[in-house]
Amino acid sequence: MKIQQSAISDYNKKVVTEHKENFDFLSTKLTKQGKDVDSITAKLAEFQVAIPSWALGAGGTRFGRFGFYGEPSNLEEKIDDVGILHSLTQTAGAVSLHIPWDIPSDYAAIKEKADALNIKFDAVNSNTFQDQAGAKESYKYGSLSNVSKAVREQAIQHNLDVIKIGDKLGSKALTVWLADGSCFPGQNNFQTAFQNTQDSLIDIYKGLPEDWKLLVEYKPYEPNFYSTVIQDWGASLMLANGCGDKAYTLVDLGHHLPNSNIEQIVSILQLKGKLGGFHFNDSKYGDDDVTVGSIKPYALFLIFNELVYGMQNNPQNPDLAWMIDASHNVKDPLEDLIQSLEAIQEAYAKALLIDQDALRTAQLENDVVKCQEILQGAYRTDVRPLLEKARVNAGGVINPIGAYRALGVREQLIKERGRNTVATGL
Ligand SMILES: [Mn+2]
Repeated sequence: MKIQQSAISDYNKKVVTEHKENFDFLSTKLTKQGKDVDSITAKLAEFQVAIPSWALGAGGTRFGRFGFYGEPSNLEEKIDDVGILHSLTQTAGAVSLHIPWDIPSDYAAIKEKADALNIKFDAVNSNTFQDQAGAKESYKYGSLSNVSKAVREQAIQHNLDVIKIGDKLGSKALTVWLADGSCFPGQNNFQTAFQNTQDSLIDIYKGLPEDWKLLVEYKPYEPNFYSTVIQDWGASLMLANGCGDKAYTLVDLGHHLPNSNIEQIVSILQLKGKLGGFHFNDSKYGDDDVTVGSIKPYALFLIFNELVYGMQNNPQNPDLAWMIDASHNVKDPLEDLIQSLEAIQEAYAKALLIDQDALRTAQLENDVVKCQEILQGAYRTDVRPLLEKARVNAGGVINPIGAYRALGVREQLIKERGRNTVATGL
């Protein structure tokens, strides 16, 4: 299914009057405050977030999976779904593939399909957290950190194969997330596991094309519950530094212990030029992978404040690979992704409203109350009309969830694909 431009403009016609009233009101107010509304909407339109190929079907949990009707059952259909998201939101112009769940059978055809929908291939993700059918070695006791050289070599080779697949599609980064660690004290030697991981990552790093990045993701626990080899940003940064200039830390919002100051982590990594990628989701307890902004939207805003500061002040840090890393069981996956994209754009727009000069002055004067007023003044602004404007300018819809439902997208997908299709993934 492909959404026609005429369907988008027909839908927009129905809601444009209300949008215009809201936008004019906000635009007048912001202009009086000295904000450049056109430049903010242009920045919003530029901001593209990759959709992970595993989030287009219903997510699984450790206890079961409840399917969603009309799921994409192959990579072609997954790209179609990203195309639907992108034509509505104009924000989802990239897909991040997971290998081996989404190995293309025909590279030229997949590239052509993605090109036609304006979808780029962002970072590719390797998988050494599951045993693959026919694999000689098992990852039960770790992959890149395993005490067995044969297992490590198999895991290294898998990552090199993933780079080759990504290279054929135009990807420019490999994301490595390891499940490696231990469930019980004494199970492994921390130093040996870390050193093995470093050596394995260096072998993978040597296989990177010149213009590629290696993104090292961290996570404090789960699936291993006593220790993980790359538990936090410090471990990730050490490993990235041990590899070289093209290796970076990747921050995933859900991969922190409760109440971690993620905005501070993001800020310091950018100062050091070592923040390479960012995975969006939200959580209350751990790696809950729920919809971005559904639980802690203010925390997301504070993170975006640092990201915006970094993008404006840290030329030593490269452009980031942005991706949604969420997948849940109870919503239509496409509606869930639309909500996530909206929450990301909203936090970004609010961060763009922060008066950085005034904040700096207040900080220099140690005016703590003023600092908070500046941040919260931006946060309390209802920026949704700016998002609508950015989408309309780019050819998208004013209200993506409204349009998705009004156009009967899911009903159409069920008609085309049937009710019992299952997407690859967890
Ligand atoms: Mn992640």
